[in-house]
Amino acid sequence: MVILTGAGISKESGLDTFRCAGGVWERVRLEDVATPEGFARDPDLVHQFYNDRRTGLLHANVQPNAAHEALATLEREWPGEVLLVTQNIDDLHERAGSRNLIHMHGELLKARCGACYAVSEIRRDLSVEDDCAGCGAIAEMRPHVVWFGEMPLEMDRIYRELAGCALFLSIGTSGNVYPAAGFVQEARVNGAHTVELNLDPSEGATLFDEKIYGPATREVPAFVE
Ligand code: BV8
Repeated sequence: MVILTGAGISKESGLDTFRCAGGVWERVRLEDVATPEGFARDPDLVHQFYNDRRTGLLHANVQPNAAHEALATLEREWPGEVLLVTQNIDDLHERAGSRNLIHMHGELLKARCGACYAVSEIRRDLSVEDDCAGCGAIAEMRPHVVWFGEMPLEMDRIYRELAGCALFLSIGTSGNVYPAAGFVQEARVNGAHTVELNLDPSEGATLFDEKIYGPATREVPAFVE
């Protein structure tokens, strides 16, 4: 099984989605805060954007929800059979117990040095004044997050797993962002049964064999059972 998740699975944990009403991209332009050009133009603005989201994620009220927990249960019940690929940069899947997990768009609680590429844990604000604990480079630290125009992480492994999967499950994503939005097509051509679990139909809804609509905390545990 390959399972793809997006911002919708974390919505009921209190984290914003991007394109729903009131979503992130209504408040800031993705060109300004989620592209390398935006970071080069105004690194303070980008650090502020991610520092605010990191502070939000680390808030005591933000906890994994029943959907995250159901996917961790599924992995325990099918050892070695489940790969979870998330577009999300939060750590709610790990905190729910998922282990075989790929963060294809990076992680909010990690930082990367632009000079030596070393990745480190970060649970505080990042700024242009930070220097790399590894190589000492000054003002090279950035969030370890994949911006638009950058290559998502572990794509070879994801395509290999899509080529051999029997079931592809897409949860809480609007199907706007590539290459993630193309995974259902990859799975289909390789003969997988494809299921969409979302609040409402995604851009790629017609490509799924099965569609189940409703909040993730209700529909994901029901599907796993
Ligand atoms: C790449 C990390 C190539 C940052 C993100 C034209 C011009 C320029 C580029 C492009 C172009 N056309 C295509 C592209 C490529 C571009 C792209 O797809 N652009 C889109 C906007 C058209 N993609 C890229 O640039 C990617 N890289 O292509 O590289 C390359 C090749 C060779 C060498 C180098 C490079 C990189 C994309 C990654 C960008 N980073 N995230 C951050 O988080 O700040 S993507 C961003 O959107 C989010 O992070 C999120 O991960 C992603 C997808 O969003 P969703 O998760 O789907 O969230 P959304 O709000 O959209 O939807 C939420 C859904 O949940 C809704 O459907 C809703 O119904 C549902 N929902 C809500 N509540 C609930 C619920 N479901 C269940 N229960 C609920 N309660």
